Amino acid sequence: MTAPTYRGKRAVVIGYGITGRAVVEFLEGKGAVVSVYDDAKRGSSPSSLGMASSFEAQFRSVLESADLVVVSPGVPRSHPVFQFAQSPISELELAYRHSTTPMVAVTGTNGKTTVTTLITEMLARAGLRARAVGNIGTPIVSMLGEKLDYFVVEASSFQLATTESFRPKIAVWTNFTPDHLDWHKGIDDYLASKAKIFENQQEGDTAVVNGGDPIVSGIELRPGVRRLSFGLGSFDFGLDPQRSALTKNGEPFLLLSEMVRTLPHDLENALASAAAAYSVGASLVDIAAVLKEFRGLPHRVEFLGMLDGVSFYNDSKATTPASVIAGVRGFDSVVLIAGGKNKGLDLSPLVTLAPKLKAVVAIGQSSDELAALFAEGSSVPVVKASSMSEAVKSAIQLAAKGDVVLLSPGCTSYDWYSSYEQRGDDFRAVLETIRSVRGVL
Ligand code: UMA
Ligand code: ADP
Repeated sequence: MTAPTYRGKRAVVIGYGITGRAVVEFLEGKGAVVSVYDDAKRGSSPSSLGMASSFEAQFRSVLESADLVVVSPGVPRSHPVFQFAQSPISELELAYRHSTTPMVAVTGTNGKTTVTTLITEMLARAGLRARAVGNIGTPIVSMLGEKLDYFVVEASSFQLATTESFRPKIAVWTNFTPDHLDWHKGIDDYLASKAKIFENQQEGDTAVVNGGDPIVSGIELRPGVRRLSFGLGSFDFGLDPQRSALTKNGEPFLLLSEMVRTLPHDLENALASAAAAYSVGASLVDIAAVLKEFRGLPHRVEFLGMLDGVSFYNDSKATTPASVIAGVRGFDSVVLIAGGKNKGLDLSPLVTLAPKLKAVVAIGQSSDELAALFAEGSSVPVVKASSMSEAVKSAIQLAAKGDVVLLSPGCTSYDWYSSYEQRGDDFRAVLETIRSVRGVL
């Protein structure tokens, strides 16, 4: 594909955050004349009903006459840009059009960052120059000048939604459950955006699919695309019947007893990553070496320590019911700290966790919703807390030796915090304070 040229062309960038800044720099470097629109910087949002009509007319005319419109991922489908611009594209599409480096792309409702990280480490172990980019935090356009063998791209549905030609050499789809319904037009729009990861693949490309996920495994691939399945059973990359080893085509290549992270979703992530890295050329020895050492990422079912025989885990990154379920299902008796700002999701699937839950400590904006759900659908006691400190203290009172206290909110952090990291850090800090007062090292 010949990369497009932009000298003297008019480009509009919507959103001036991490993505917008990188896109502006990239396009200006290519000689484009770039205008930027950011709702927060205007004072009044063009998406608000009260938008001045003169501004709307101007905004519309700029978009209609632009040669290129790039939308930041956070700009939702309901934004007027999607009404006025011909074919707005994401930074992912822009980067793809200009990249000469092959891409391994990872999408899915949960596990993207973990799988992206693991694949990157596996490729590095195999001696390949690989760089993790995309939703993980680094815009791809800012890395196009690097000499690399592979980009490992974490691709969110927001970024995939506005791709056109994006065609990853290897595409991984970890799983699919409802998410981001405050951004997408509905669940079908969310699914269609995710499915774009496979849409342009052709003969010679590989699709890595979760064989145990009915939606992902049901997606039809283009003729000639190689399909590799992964999952907790007899898949291309799976488990032996005793569930004691990771397998490739039924042959064990790593014992679970040699791994640090072995919760069910950890194994799924390990197998998805192994399938992708293997299809790029990493050996099973390199793959196994990375999996033996991998201790997991912060805020993702991260072990924080013990107090009075109770184990504490921080899963602040779990912002959907499905990710909470994945976290809890690896434990037997859990005091769950959950809640926050609901992003338009049905939280009722959390009630299915009742047999594993000793109690729920409900926090944040959704605490009433959670309390009502558990009161209606289970006999699990729910205690509400109005701060993280109160939540941790209640959880300690409710837990007994052998139990797990798990912060796994199933909601975003934006009611009390500015990020999931801040929420997880606060949980850790409260626990540390209590442990130090008690003299626990
Ligand atoms: N903005 C508008 N109008 C809108 C929405 C946003 O003008 O309607 C403006 C904001 O005022 C702000 C800017 O856009 O100035 C922010 O842009 P953004 O929300 O697209 O965020 P970026 O800073 O560009 O970061 C984005 C991703 N953010 C989102 O998808 C919301 C980052 O993922 C990503 O790491 C980064 O690009 C680099 O690729 C974050 C995320 O939460 C971590 N992702 C979601 C997730 O993982 O669940 C998908
Ligand atoms: P993402 O980047 O898709 O948000 P992460 O790797 O950051 O995924 O993990 C986020 C949360 O999702 C974790 O804290 C955990 O609760 C849950 N999770 C991780 N991997 C999986 C998986 N394979 N299936 C279900 N839930 C998962």
